[in-house]
Amino acid sequence: MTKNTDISRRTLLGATAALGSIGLPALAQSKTVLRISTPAVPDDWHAKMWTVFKDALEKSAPGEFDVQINLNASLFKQGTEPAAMARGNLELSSISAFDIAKLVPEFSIFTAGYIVRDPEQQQKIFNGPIGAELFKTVSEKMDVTPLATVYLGTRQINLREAKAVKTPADLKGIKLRMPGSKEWLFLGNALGATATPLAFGEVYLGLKTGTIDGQDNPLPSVRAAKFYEVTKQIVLTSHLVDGIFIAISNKSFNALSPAQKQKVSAAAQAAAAFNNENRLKEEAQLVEFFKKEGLQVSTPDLDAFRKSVQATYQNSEYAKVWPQGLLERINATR
Ligand code: KDO
Repeated sequence: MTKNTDISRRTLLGATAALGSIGLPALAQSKTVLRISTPAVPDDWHAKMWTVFKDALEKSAPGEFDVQINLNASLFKQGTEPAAMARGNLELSSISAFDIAKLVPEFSIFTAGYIVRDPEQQQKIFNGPIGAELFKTVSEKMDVTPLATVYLGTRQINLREAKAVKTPADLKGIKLRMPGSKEWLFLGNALGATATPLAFGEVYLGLKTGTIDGQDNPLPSVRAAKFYEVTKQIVLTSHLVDGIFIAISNKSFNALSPAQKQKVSAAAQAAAAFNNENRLKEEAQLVEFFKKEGLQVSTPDLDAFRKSVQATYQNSEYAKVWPQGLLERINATR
């Protein structure tokens, strides 16, 4: 027997003894698996925030959870996460107001353009009584519990070819990519464009090849997904102060102990805070970055956009199900 083999053998024996003494198989079994699925790209703050979530949980509940982060919609397709969570096939995701509005129609108020004023107001709305009431309904109707509100950014229009855009009329005929649901398409059409559904992961190629003329997303997402490489203009319509919600399947959440629930909620809050801080900071610097990259950055007639988009929503089926007084309560939140 060579010396090396001897060492390996001793190491193996030692390791086996150690495993036996701490009962690793039992420990491994008792870990609660938390699978996360998101369409976010790795370089985006709302992808990186999941590592903050994982680290926070490892610190507050060492060895209790096995957090598995799946980016780029590699586990579930964009928009299918809420149904997967309700079925218990997925533990966590970040879901949009548009996902929620499908099952909680009153939530469509947050899919409407020019309702929420700024990120600060957004946090106050969802961390205050309006959020508490609506999240209760979300949990009852969707079987998922929102844990934290993530500022995704303020959505802007990003065009493949530069164009003078002052009012919604100037977007006529523009094939504007939107995520694939009728609530998203309604927003794209309300902006004056011809909304075209496409998953986030296909947008870069769509812009490159010209199957779409533009897309709308917050500036940090335009940077992280590199859409600026295949577009020539950003029109600062600021049409939606967008939020996503870290949500957990009720099946998974209800299986946790009260202490674990508290730790998972706190980890989600820490993740959102990390995203929000970094995203806001980056968003404020990106106009300069895009200009340096050679893009035109223009500001349209915001009053014209606001009036037109707000009127389109007010006259739509969506506004009919907004609870009486909710818009006023949102406006009064400061
Ligand atoms: C998008 O597809 O445009 C969107 O911004 C919609 C959001 O709700 C969210 O799904 C986001 O993509 C992804 O997380 C990728 O950034």
